[in-house]
Amino acid sequence: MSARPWIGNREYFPGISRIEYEGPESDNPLAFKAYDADRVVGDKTMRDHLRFSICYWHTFCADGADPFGPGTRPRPWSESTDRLKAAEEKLDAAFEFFSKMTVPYFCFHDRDMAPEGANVTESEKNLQHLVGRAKARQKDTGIRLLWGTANLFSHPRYMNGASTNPDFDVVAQAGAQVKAALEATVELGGENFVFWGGREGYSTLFNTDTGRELEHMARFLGMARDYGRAIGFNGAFLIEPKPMEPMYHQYDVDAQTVIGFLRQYGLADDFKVNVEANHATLAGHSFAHELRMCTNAGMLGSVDANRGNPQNGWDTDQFPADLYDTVQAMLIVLEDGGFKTGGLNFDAKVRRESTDLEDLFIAHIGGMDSYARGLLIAHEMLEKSSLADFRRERYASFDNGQGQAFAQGKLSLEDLREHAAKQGESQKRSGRQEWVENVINDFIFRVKP
Ligand code: XLS
Ligand code: NI
Ligand code: NI
Repeated sequence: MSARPWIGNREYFPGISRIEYEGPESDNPLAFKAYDADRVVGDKTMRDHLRFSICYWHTFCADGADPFGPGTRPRPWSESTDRLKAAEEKLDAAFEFFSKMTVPYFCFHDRDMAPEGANVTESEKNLQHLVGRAKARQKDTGIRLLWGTANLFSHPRYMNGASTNPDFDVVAQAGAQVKAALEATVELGGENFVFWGGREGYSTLFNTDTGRELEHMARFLGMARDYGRAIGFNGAFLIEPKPMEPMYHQYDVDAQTVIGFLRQYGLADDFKVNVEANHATLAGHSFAHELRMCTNAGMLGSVDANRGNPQNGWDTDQFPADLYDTVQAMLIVLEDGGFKTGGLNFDAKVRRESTDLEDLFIAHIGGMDSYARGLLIAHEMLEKSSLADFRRERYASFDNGQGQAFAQGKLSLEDLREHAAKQGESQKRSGRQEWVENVINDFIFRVKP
């Protein structure tokens, strides 16, 4: 690792050095209060539990523009009019930021890192050029790639979908892009490859053959899997559910929809789910619900860690700051045995009104501290609270006797009738929700970083 926390000739975030852990009493906005990377919690360090990742797109490509007005944030790395040079500078700025934030991982879309060329070959060349430089930066800094992905939604050609486009020529363009993005991911040692089906959906059923589109999507994903495996990608393929936005309806509505789809098309051995907190709420679920549906199915791949805004329901991609959410998420992740190939990727952006470069640091520090606290509290709850016992107890009637026979598929509907007639009315047993909620708060109050 290089001694200097920045790369190349220019420092893009002067005056800010590596962010350090200073503990819960610190008032320094540029220090961690809870995230202490080397601290061991249970069987591993915080760093290894949380596997934080910073995304390229919100932090280095976006400038705060919205449909009503232009960007508000300076991006000193995007000043060159030479697109390749600007991409090189953006890469240097990104790796300086990753290093100063001390995260182990980053994530990117092909088009975040390298500009699209005039044709397929030129786009491939641009990407290869930047990937070569990224590889060198990874070597200098020790930062690894959590996942790569292809941006199959920004270019106007994808307005009617990528793999689900009604025009085969567009599907082929999407294939070319995924092929190159997979190669880039393998080259950079990526541990996952993500598909977020941003335009895989429809605006009206009247012009859409949904049956055909779903078949095409499955076919396309199978081809990506086969090619990835052939070139040595042995990480996980991930689908990131989202019910809408940009389309009126997207096929990958939520975790259960995606899991059903993957099983239907024989993709469940290679694909898992990338759960994004804000997409869960768009689908009318809680973040914890989506995580639990994945762990139930053995399909939790990774997490896009952000949060939505309860008032308007958009994909606002705010940084995660809600402790109740992070505690619940970490409970589910820990109960599942922790992340395997996945991690916590901040698919989150600072507000348009947050215009200082320093705000980028403060936002990530807050997200990391929120999850570090969530980890500590969840770990303590699993060790010391009786919540898990209580939940197990509620199902004790299935652990032996007739209940067990039912669970093992040994009873018929007639048997249920016999049991009911013999036993008579069942006894009421409280679900004790208020007690459960109090216990969670008790632990939130109790645990100090
Ligand atoms: C958009 C998605 C996107 C994916 C990667 O809503 O969250 O950023 O994570 O394509
Ligand atoms: Ni996302
Ligand atoms: Ni999103």
